[in-house]
Amino acid sequence: METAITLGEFIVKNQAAHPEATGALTSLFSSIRVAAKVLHREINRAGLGDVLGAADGVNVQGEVQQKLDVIANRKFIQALAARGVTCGIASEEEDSHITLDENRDAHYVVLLDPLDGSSNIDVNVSVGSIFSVYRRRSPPGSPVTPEDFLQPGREQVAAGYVIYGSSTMLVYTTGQGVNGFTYDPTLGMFFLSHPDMRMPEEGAIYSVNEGYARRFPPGVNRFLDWCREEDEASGRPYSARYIGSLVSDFHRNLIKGGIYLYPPTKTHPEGKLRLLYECNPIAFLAEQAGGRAVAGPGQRILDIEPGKLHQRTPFYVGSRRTVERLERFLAEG
Ligand code: AHM
Ligand code: MG
Repeated sequence: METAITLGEFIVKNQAAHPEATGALTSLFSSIRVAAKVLHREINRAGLGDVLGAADGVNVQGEVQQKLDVIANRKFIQALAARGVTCGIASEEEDSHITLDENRDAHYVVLLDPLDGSSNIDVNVSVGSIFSVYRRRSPPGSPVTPEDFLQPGREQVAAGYVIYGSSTMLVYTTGQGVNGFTYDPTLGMFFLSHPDMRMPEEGAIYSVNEGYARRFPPGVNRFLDWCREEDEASGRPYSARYIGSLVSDFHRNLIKGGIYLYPPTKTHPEGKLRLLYECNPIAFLAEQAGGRAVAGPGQRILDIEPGKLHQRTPFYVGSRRTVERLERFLAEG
C-alpha cells in the first residue's frame, strides 16, 4: 500500500488536468482530509474518553445531539474555516447557515452531516461524515445568502463521505467518477484503494428499517414482498442488510450492489433523511458510480429544487435497475 498513490497526489494530479483550476477545491479537500483524520482518532478511542452518549443540546430538528455530533461539527467547521476557500457552511447540527466572514472572497459553500448515524457509536457500529460542495450563487466579496445553499443537487461541484468502519475510508466524486481512499493510521495518510468505483447494475441486497413496514406506502411493501419471493433465476430471495447508518449501508451497496430505502412513514410523512446534506451527496456519488437515486417514481433526487435547509425527502438509492424496479412498483400506487 505504501507505494500506492495518496489522496493528496491524486487530487493534485486531477487538478493538473484542469489548467483553469485555481487550487481552491484542492485546499477544500485538504480541510476535509484533516477533519476526517481528527475524527478517526476521536471515534476510534471513543470508549476511552468522555465522548460517548448524549450532549446537553437538541438540534433544530428536535434530535438529541450526541457528544460526538458536537465535536465532529466543530472539527469540520474549524478545518474548513482555516483555509480561505469556503465562504459558508450549513450543517445538520446548526439551525441556519454559518457565514465565514473572513473568507467572503471565496467561491465555495459546504453542506455537512458531520457525523451521520451517531447514535450507533455507543455500540461500536460504523458511522460516517457526509459533505456536499457548491459554487456560491451570490458574488464573492459579499456575505453568503440562503440561496447559495438552496441549490438543486445537480449543481454540486463535489461530494463524498468518510466512513469510520473496520477501516476509515474517504470516498468522493467531483463529477468524474467515484474514487475511494483508505486511511493508514500508522502513516496518517489516505491511499487510493478503490479506484473508479462502479455500482453493480442490479443488486441482491435491500436495506430498510422493516420495523416500520406497516407505515410504508403500499408500493414499497409490494417491492419488498417481491425481494423476498423465491425465484432461483433472479437470485431471490434477496438478503436484508440494515445497519441504520446511511453511509455504511450505502457503502456496502455501492460495492456489492443493492438498494437502500427510507420511505415516507406516518411519523415522517416527508421521509426522515435530509435532502441537502444526506441525500444529495449520496445521490451524486450513486449516479457517478452508475447507480440511481429517486424520491419517488421518476423523481430524480438531484433535480429537486430545495425550499429550506433542513428539508426532508423520501430516499431510494442504489443499483440502477433495482431502483428502476422499485419505481415501477411505486408508480402502480
Ligand atoms: P441522523 O442524521 O440523526 O444520524 O439520522 C440519519 C440516520 C441514517 O444514517 C440512517 O440510515 C437512518 O437515520 C436510520 O433511521 P432509523 O433508525 O429510523 O431506521
Ligand atoms: Mg444524519
